[in-house]
Amino acid sequence: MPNLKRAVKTLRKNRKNNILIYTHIDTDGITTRVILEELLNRLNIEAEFRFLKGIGTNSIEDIPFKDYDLIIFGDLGSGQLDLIKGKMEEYNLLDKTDKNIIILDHHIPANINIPKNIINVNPWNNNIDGGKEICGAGVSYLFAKMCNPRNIDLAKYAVLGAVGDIQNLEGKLIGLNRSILNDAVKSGEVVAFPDLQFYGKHTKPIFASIKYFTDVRTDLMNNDSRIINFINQINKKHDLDIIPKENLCELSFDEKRILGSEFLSKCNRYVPPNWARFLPKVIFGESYEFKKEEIKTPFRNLEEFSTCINACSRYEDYETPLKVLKGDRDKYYDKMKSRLNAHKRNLSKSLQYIKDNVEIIQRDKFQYFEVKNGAIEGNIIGIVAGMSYSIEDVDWKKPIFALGELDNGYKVSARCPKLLSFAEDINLADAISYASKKVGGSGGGHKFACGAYIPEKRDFIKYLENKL
Ligand SMILES: [Mn+2]
Repeated sequence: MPNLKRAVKTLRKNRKNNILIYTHIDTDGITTRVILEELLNRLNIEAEFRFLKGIGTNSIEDIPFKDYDLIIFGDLGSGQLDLIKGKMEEYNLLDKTDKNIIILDHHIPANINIPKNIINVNPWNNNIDGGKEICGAGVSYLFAKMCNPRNIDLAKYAVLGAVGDIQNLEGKLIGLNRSILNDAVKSGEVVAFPDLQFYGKHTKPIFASIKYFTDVRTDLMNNDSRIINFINQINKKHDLDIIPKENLCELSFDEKRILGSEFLSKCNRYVPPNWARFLPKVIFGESYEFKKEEIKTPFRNLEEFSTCINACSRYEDYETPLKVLKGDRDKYYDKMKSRLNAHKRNLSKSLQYIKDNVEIIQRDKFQYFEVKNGAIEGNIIGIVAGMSYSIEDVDWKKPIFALGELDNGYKVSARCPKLLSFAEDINLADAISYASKKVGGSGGGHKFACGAYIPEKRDFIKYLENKL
């Protein structure tokens, strides 16, 4: 990315000046923050750091453009280049060479002419898919590596950021993420290996991991005894000794391979014929682990680590994951564990609420449900929508929309099983951003997971119907 060099030069030029750094608040944003904090530390450059939920017409008012010589945005900013430029213009800062902005982001940039003192480092500038091939922490990592090639020990955070943004959607990391992963492996921080794509490899018994696999609905769903029977049959047939209560991480490569192919042939009987060729992509993939974390803890596997971060950041605690990532193994480690448990309890309570109190409304191309104001916290409603595929009444072959009632409208979260998104090439982000705009709201996100705020629902549903 050619802008990287310019960005590094600008940082060096400002090394004695007032620097402010904003980063986003999800896993990718927090890992971005760790990379930049560590980088500036190593360069002996002082800066002030802040977290930012997003840049909008309101929040941009609080950004002190006039008071700093250099402002860096990490994992956000590109999509709001128009707003940023507008503010710079208003303050008469456009093309002032002593007032600089660096954006290290992977979201699709707003389509504007960029003034000289804003440097937008973004993969989309080079036709690299920022949705799949590199995340905000990845861009920040390349920035750190450009400053000093010895910074490859920071690559591990970029890999975690990519996993947090689900850039390994198709089973493994690709493109620039792949070379960042290689750095992380080379530096001895991360291990990568072929694995099955069940969740909870270090923290759940195998039968539970299979139970919560919602990409394909088989007769194993929500049925412990059938799963245990399924595993015992495999043991008999292949002369193995897989213990259903063990964790997936305890199986040998061969045991995983056989379990995976048996599971695949079972799934084959449940999917429409034209979906079958996408099955391997949702069953087989790669695992990424922090080599220095203990096995069978929630901190070893990067997907599970990302859940730990969510368990804090979704409840506005950014300090705990930040400290843990930076190596605090005492107080904050315990705090993260207890937050994880609270998060899990909250999720299962919310899922139970959906089962007991909510009607799933079926439409031709999608389904939706409504949640009364305050019944489920808005910060987890998307996660709960994804988990709802373990409910009988939810059609696993259609996307789902959760409408959380607010005082002045709805927060909408949409989810779609991976297999469905591959097989039918569904783009929920397009649909939700179209339908929400039509009713005077706003939204966006990923193809398979996104959200919106809308003032009313009736027309929104109608527009969704048209677009899907
Ligand atoms: Mn991101």
